[in-house]
Order: sequence, then C-alpha cells, then structure tokens
Amino acid sequence: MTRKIIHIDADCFYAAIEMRDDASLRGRPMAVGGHSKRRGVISTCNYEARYFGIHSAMSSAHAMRLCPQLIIVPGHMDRYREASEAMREIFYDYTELVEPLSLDEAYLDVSECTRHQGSATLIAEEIRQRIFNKIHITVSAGVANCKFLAKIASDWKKPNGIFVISPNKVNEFLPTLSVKKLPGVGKVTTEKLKRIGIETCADVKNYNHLALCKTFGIFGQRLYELSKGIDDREVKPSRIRKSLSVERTYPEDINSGDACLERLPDLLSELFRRLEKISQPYKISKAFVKVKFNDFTSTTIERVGTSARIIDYRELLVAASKRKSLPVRLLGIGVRFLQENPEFMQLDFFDDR
Ligand code: TTP
Ligand code: MG
Repeated sequence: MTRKIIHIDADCFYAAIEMRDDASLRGRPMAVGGHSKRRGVISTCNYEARYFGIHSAMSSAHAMRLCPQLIIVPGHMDRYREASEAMREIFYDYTELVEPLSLDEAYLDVSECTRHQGSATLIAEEIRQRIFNKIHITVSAGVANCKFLAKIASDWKKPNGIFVISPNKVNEFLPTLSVKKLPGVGKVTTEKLKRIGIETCADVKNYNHLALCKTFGIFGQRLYELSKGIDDREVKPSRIRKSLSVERTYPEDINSGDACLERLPDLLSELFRRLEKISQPYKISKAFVKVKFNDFTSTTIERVGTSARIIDYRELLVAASKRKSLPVRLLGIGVRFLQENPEFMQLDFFDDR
C-alpha cells in the first residue's frame, strides 16, 4: 500500500515566535542568539535577515558585519517548547504516528487518516492553517510516499509553502535531485561522490551498482535505493503521550448544563475512537473536562479514575458548566495517562536520523 507521509517544519521557528510576541521585530532583519560582544552565536534569523546571508550557527559578530542594522534578541525556550507542544497536539488530531525530529519539525504518517477523504495534501493544508490560527506562526509542509521525499518537499516552498510529490511524479522529480539532499549524505560523502562523477540521483542510478556498494559498503546500497525513491523507514512515534483529549468549538453558544450534556455522546465517541488508535500500552489515571465560556475564560475539572466513564464526564461537565453563569463556546473531554507505567516508558525509542 502506498503510504502518505507529511513532513512539517516551522519557518524560522525561534524568530517567528519572537516576532509573534513583539510586533516591533516584524518586517526588519532580526535574529535570535547571543550578543555579538560576548562571542554569541545566531540560533536562527528571520527571512529578512537571510537576505543578507545570515544563517544559524554563524557568529553574531559576523552577522552584525553582514547586516549592521540586525536586531539580535535573546531566546525564550519556554515559549518555543509551548508552541512545539501545541503543534503536536494538532498533529495528534490526525494520527498517532507522529515522529518529532526537533521542536519545530515532525513526520506524520497519515495513511490511515480518513479526514478529507484521506487526501494527505488537504490534511497538510488544514494542519498549516490550524497552526497559523492557533499559534500564529507559519509552517511549511512536504507530502510524499516516504520520509526522505516528504522532508525534501517541505523545504521546497519555504517559507509558508506546501509541496507535494505524488507517487507518479517521483520519477520526474528524482533524476535532477542533488545527492546532497539525500539523508546521510554530508559534506564528506558529497565530495567523495563528486570525485567519481556522481552529483545527482540520475548519476547514482547510472553508476555501476556493484561498484557503488564496493566503494560505500552498505551505504552504497542505501544510496542506490534512495536515488530510486525507495525509503521504507517507518514513522516512529517517539513521544510518550501524557494525555488525549477532544474538544469542539460550537457555532452557536450552549445555554444550559443540560444542553452541554447533549453534546457529550459525540465527544465521547470521538474520544473512544482515538483511544482505540493508540498503539502504545497505556493506563488512564484521570478523566477531565474543559469548558470555555463566551467571555473566553476556560475552566478544567478532573477526577482520578482508571477509565473514561460516561458517568464521570456527565458529573464533571455539569460541575464545570456551573462555574460561571455564562453561555458555553467550547467543550472538551479527555484522559490523562499514568506516567510511571514501566511498559509505557519503554516506548521512548529513538530513530537513526
Ligand atoms: P530549523 O528548522 O533548522 O530552522 P528554522 O526553523 O529557524 O528556519 P527554516 O525556516 O529554514 O526551517 O531549526 C529550528 C530551530 O532550531 C531554529 O528556529 C532555531 C534552532 N536552531 C539552533 O538553535 N541552532 C541551529 O544551528 C539550528 C540549525 C537551529
Ligand atoms: Mg524550521
């Protein structure tokens, strides 16, 4: 079966968060990093600064020489983590198979996702839009039938773009692709390949297969496969889930506790549907509900328990909706998982990226 993989990567992530939180930084070259007088280094910079040739890992002093009007601000790791977490929560709405690569980057396997009639392109577009609406930053997406092509694709239309490599386009796309773009091909390998006349995937394919394997060992075989668009690596969920929840914002406010209860079956069936899809072993430690009122304040109540019982949710929902005598905009229900479960902890595996 053809897989559907999405790779998401936020645009100038740290810089985007800083610009989001401080309007005075927008529209001018800025970077996040250490001070130039203290041998600081640039973590990242916005696209205006990239125009001057500034990039991650460059010394701040060098960056200031390239662009004297550059504004360098210190980073806020807590905000980046929070944004990253919020992005992942959106990903989990579509699939359990989410493999974060860093705070701003993840693979999603949406082969089983039925949203948008299973169109990975529409799913990726919706994810981009939701991230923009909720976190106020832009991300780029790549869609393909394997990991490495999805990752290359997400870079193609950066910033704020999407690029889809549909299976029937792979053979059009690959021949001219530089071997530099293949996973595992760094500077040294690029040079080595160049010396034997290999610069693109077409060159790899045309090179004698056996000779390639002799020179590069097992990596030669991998190179050969990658240049044909073959990459069977699975999307491995590497994060331990702490909770699972579903929420709905209603087009019209809900005016009574009883009316809130009428919405419960729909929320519960979605929660159960998503619990069934969790491939990791888990134990529920708590049930919780969230209610957002029409003044945009929200409240959460939770109860210790080992299952997601309807009765718990009924009681919690009534109690939460009574906390304010205001109409309700949003309802959410969820479970928290027991974290001490040793079986659960074992699932913290890492991939060879
Ligand atoms: P990247 O995704 O590599 O870069 P980016 O999001 O800033 O820009 P792009 O639009 O090209 O994706 O890295 C994500 C974040 O990781 C980046 O915002 C800052 C941090 N980072 C460093 O701190 N040091 C580094 O050398 C790199 C590459 C990234
Ligand atoms: Mg990024």
